[in-house]
Amino acid sequence: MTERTLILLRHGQSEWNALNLFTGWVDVRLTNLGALEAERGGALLREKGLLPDVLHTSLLTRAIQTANIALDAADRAWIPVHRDWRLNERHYGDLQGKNKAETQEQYGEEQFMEWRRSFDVPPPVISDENEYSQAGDPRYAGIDAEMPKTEALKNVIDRLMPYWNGPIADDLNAGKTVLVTAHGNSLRALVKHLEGIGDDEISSLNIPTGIPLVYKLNDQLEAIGKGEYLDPEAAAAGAAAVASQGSKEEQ
Ligand code: DG2
Repeated sequence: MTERTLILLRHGQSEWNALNLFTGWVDVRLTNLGALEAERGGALLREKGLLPDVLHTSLLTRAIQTANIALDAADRAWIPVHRDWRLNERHYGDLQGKNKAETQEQYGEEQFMEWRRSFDVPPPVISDENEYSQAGDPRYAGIDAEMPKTEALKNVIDRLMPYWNGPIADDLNAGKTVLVTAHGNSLRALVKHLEGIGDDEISSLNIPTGIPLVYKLNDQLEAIGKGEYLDPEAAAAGAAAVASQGSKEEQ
């Protein structure tokens, strides 16, 4: 068996993570803290000798910035890059631009959690006229019928798996160490697949910003054990902070 290495990295803190706003496909940048997180993520890769041969990112600036900063810190800024909308964050529909704590207060915890963490119930659809809609954004020209206006985690899995089974699998099968920089929910979708997590259990899984999560895979690209965060303590604290983003005290 040839062991393959996959590294997952959620972008560092974004401007809208800092403001506690539902972001989805809205293209916001990293904060200074987010850039520092990305740099630390890259330094961890270098320290552990986990050097990516190829990068796959979403089309969103916060993931692209994170990859650039992390790879620079790991002395791997030169590796080939593939960017694809299938790695984008879950489209948060009409919730995009809304404050998470205010949304929980307005609609109640049950509805808030259903929209945020249920497996297959998407938030309300965003209209093309909404200021946070991506309709007409040139980076999505050509997606047409597949362009989402809202998504649940299930929809993210459906649109992400062809990319996992295609370009990412090709690089892994070629023996390359693959870095994927993406988002809280697109990475939850990948972790669900890799660790065989059930539709109900996945609701309690949260991905922290900026900490590399490493998988060893077998020839069938199945995970050998669970993924390991390179800084487990910081990862646990970061995941807990993500989990509590609906409560006012966390802001
Ligand atoms: C966050 C995830 O996405 O939010 O869209 O608000 O990873 O791009 O910052 P990211 C968003 P939650 O699902 O954790 O609320």
